[in-house]
Amino acid sequence: MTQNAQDRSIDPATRIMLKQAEKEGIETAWDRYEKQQPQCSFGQLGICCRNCNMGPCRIDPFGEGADKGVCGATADIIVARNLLRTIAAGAAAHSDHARDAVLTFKKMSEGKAGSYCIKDEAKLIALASEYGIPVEDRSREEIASELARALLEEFGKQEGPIRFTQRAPEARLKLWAELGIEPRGIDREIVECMHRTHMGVDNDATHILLHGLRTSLSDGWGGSMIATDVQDVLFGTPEPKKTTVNLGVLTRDKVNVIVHGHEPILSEMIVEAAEAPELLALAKEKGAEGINVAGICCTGNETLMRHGTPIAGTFLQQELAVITGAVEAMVVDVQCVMPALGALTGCYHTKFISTSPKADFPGTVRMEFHEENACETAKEIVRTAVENFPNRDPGKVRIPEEKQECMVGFSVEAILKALGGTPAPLIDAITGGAVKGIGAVVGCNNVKVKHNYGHVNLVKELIKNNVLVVTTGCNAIACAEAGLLMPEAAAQAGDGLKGICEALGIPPVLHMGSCVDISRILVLASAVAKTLGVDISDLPAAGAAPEWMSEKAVSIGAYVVSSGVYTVLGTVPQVLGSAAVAGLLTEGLNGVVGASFAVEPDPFKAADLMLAHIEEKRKALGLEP
Ligand code: BF8
Ligand code: SF4
Repeated sequence: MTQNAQDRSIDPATRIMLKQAEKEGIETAWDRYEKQQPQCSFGQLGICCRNCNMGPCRIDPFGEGADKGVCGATADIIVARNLLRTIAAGAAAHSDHARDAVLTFKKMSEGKAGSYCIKDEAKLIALASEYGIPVEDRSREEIASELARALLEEFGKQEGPIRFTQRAPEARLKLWAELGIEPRGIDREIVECMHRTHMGVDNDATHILLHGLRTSLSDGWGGSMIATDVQDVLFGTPEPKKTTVNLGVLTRDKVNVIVHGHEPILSEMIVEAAEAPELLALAKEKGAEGINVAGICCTGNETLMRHGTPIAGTFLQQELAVITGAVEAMVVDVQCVMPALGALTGCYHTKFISTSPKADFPGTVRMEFHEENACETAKEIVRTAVENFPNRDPGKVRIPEEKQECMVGFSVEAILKALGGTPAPLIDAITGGAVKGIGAVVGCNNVKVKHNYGHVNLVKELIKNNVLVVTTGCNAIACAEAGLLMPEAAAQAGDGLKGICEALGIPPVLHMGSCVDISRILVLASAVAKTLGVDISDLPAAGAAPEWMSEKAVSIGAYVVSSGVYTVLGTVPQVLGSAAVAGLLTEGLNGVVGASFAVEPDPFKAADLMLAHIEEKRKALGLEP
């Protein structure tokens, strides 16, 4: 049965645009999802293998047909191997993003990266000190150059753990060492995933999964953390600011440029280029009032956090933005960009501009982006958008009015500043019981869940029960769209949390950034645990990804759990074909890393699970319920 807009999203702007799509006969991800029904059960259970050409093999889940692949691989082996490859892909995506940020940083230090510069000197010095790099009597560029080399070495390091793992509490470090899962070089762990999953290598599900944890840690405490910190040095560490979100940020009278993807290296320059006087003059000449840059997905989160650039939507709103008929250019780099945008932009005047040397899509205009001439390329991209403005068909323009104000920019530094310089007031609030604990809610949209339903309802339940929520990625955008990122949203929180938010002037849901910025959450959790003198797994804290879809989310889930945080998934991972693997993930890991996964599609029940976990941890710490 075909779903209507009401069934597909809780967000009014999204519903309006879904109706518009239907009216215009335009297909979206939701329609394609329906055409995929029924989805392959072998795939859903994770019991098909294509790892060699004796296959593809599949295991009969009912125990009647084949119980092994041609090579003898059982369901347990196949599910574990598939999961390991998924983690490898997710860790690779975050870490390759980090690599590019470090390479830009390195070129900048050598004076070869055009107009990129150091925006946060204090963070540069702090990072250099962490790496034992001398800073006295040296230029910023000299320090940056040595730091860039040290960071690059983290990718290929053959032995010993990567540096940022030292940020974890001692007990956690000791546990990782005992388990043999301290992450070595990021590239090394990912390559080893591919090696182990080749036909005839690692064929013990537990052994395979332990390497999955190790690889994910090289993402969380490596690739993602490096990306966050280097980007802060280059583009500035986010501070609280207000801006607006949702499709209503697109404007009728201005040139609309959407930046979509993940890497701020490009979007930072586009934001700057959109303010160039010659381009603003050109926009006027073409009949526009100005140039409006808006984000989608995490590149949007990056510019939102640092510049307050508005966001037009979450992952599932990318097609809808084009359907407004008001987007002059959809500029993309890497990750979470639907190839469907090619055919879709072809139905409108929108230019679909791909910029990464690594990523192209059908129907794009290629405008490859390199640091040396970043500023010029950004201007060329914006010029292309401006020149496209007269091609906009006013008859096709349908921009929903809905947009929502939000407060964003809560880096760890900003949170500590809001708390008066130390985590002590937050810890007092937690130990005193005004705040019951911390909920980290993150991740994507997924057509399998009504758009934003899981995100918004879970977060509302948590704050209602005095759990302070930290958020990143598409969850953060969903919360912003629902008004939960405003200090006024404290009215929806329980009395204790409400009091704290009002005293500090902060929202009950803190936007900490893009998905690589989940590393900020790790650093915050670590700081709280260290102050309390406990491990992360002892904290009254829980994580959730209510609508996750991407391989990156699997790597994130794995490193968050490996770091000691119980995590509830809202969509079912493709592992149920192996009771052993599913059992390990949901139970067994408790005895290994002191945390595990749960799967609960109902956001209200997911909140109950998180609240019960937080209660349990409070009790163990001897805190009032
Ligand atoms: O890295 S939350 S849909 S945009 S993968 Fe993608 Fe998922 Fe959104 Fe950010 Ni993260
Ligand atoms: Fe089949 Fe084994 Fe080859 Fe996988 S590795 S395709 S299970 S024979």
